[in-house]
Amino acid sequence: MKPVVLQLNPILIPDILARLEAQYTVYRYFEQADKPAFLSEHGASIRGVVTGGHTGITRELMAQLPKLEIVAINGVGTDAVDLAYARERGIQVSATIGALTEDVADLAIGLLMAACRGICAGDRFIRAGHWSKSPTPLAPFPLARQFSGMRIGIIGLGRVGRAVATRAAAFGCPISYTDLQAMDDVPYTFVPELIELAQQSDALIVAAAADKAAGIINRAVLEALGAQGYLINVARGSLVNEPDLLAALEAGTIAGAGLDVFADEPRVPEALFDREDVVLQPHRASATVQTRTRMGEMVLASLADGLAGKRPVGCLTS
Ligand code: 8YV
Repeated sequence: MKPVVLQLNPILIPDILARLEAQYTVYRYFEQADKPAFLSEHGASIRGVVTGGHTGITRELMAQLPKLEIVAINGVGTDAVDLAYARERGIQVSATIGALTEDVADLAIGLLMAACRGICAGDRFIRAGHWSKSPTPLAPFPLARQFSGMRIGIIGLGRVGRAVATRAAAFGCPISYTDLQAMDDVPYTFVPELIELAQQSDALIVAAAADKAAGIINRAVLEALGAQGYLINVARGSLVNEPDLLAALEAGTIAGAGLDVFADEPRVPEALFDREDVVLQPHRASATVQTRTRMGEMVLASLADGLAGKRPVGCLTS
């Protein structure tokens, strides 16, 4: 009999999905209309879970899966999994560490460029027919903020933060960062206090793990970033105090933002919808065919290892 796996998130690479379904009996939890009934019928048979970084798995759900051996996260965020509880139960939890670094860093730079150069606003300007109607071809559209040479402040110099730094440095941007401690293997400036980093930066790029840092980007940090400053978030929405961000945009306390993640996805504050100074993405920094294929391969390998009693690559619990 094939081992039973519970899938908590869609998998968008057909080949990965086909291989998952060939090797396991797969139940799609997100398609179950009556979840309690499903769990009482199948919960005791489930040995593996595949989930997304943002979705994770609640302690309550794990508690209803008594035979659970492995949670394979199709992502790198661990903030939505109770790792201590998983350890207590001897459940292995793995993540696709290293697989999505380049894509997330690419999107961070893309969002910053799009925000400060008004790329999406320019696109909308043409599509709305405004350019062809304006008597002087460029006069009605405001000048943009130069990207090259911007002082970049990175919050969290992990894999993604470092990949952002490499890219921004290639554009002549001086790089500073904050993290729990200074790192001696990078040429960037360590700034221990987030407020100081904000004061010294033209753009803050949030690339930190969200486990213990909810709401660190608040009103005071946004004020320190200032009226010429941009905020980019490719980590987790919970790191930013969203009402403070909305108020700062509204008041012109900062110049703009580029956001791939939100506090309550997929609900995005409607106050952002009409703002030309904000660029929005539906949490898709790792969503390329190449990266999702690599992530899917790692998930399949983790499941196979975990169910064979081996320690999966990218294991976070042992
Ligand atoms: C993914 C993420 O979009 O890695 C993470 O933690 O949030 C994202 O990169 C998500 O895990 C897709 O399943």
